[in-house]
Amino acid sequence: MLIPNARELLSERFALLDEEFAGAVIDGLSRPQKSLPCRFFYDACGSALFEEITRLPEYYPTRTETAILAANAAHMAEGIPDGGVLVEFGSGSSLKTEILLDELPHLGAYVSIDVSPSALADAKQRLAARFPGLDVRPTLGNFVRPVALPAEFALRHKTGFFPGSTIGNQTPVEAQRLLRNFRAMLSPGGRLIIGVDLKKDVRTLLLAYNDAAGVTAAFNLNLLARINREIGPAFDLDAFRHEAIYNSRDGRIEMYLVSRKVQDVTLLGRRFHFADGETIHTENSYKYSLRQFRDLARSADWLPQRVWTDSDQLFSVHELISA
Ligand code: SAH
Ligand code: AVI
Repeated sequence: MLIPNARELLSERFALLDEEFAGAVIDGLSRPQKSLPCRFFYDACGSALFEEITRLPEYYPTRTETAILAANAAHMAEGIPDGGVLVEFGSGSSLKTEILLDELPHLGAYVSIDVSPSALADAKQRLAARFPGLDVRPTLGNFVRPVALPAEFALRHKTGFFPGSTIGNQTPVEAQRLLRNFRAMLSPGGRLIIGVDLKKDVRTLLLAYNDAAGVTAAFNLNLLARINREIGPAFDLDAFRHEAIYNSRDGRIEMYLVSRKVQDVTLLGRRFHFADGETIHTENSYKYSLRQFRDLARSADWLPQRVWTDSDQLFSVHELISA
């Protein structure tokens, strides 16, 4: 919930800033367990750091999902009719999308939805060169809410694509709501191809979120750097460190920024106190069993169809159709 006077705190100097970001930061830092929404990781710097994460040896999800897509793209593309629309949620670099697009020479249009303007622009430029005839519609938006699609697509067959296990960054309740929102956006009918990271040994998980080169740490700390850049210079980045733990009860990686000392941080005229070791919760990354995810999909009125995995059962890609 936004604190009551968060808007008033935005002085004229900040009037042109993204008020949603400032409001969410003030709100999150005002809670007993300080937190920041993970969608704010992705400014231009954060999107570039995420791409670096995807190339790390420890970060198995991207290369594993890419291999699953490459091996099964023709089957995944089967349900997409000529002239149909492919709608990607959290499209980022759209690199995985190219694997599907190679199988879809007669696709009507590709709508890429993301909160990161730089990711949308870079992807559009690359796709225009690689698929010259393709109608690409970059759409800046937050996919937890209904995002308006071009009116001419209202009655066209729409297939959603949601790779990366970005669904894992939502709590199960939020994930259910998100899947319902996607179902509404893809109606009438509708089909969804969705990547979901699987439960596995804790060591593999911890390494993936605590890489030796420190890229995930930089990605996490960029949230504070973004606050300094866009809202006002408040955080000493050296006074916080990255932490990622596995919460086995909830089946999720949790990322935190940990205060290295007792400190006060002043932002938009408000003072936030940090005890030594106090944390800001920045991300959850849920890991599902195949059964758990299929149950979640059913609870959101999707019918699970085929599922593709790698031989080590690290990652899964599910086909869902609208119930
Ligand atoms: N699909 C890509 C990128 C995954 S990273 C892949 O599989 O590699 C997650 C992406 O989702 C980022 O590009 C981020 O900017 C975007 N994102 C995160 N939260 C979002 C939200 N609430 N609405 C729209 N996009 C979001
Ligand atoms: C985008 N999302 C699924 C990534 C994940 O694995 O949860 C984001 C990420 N956070 C740290 N490393 C990667």
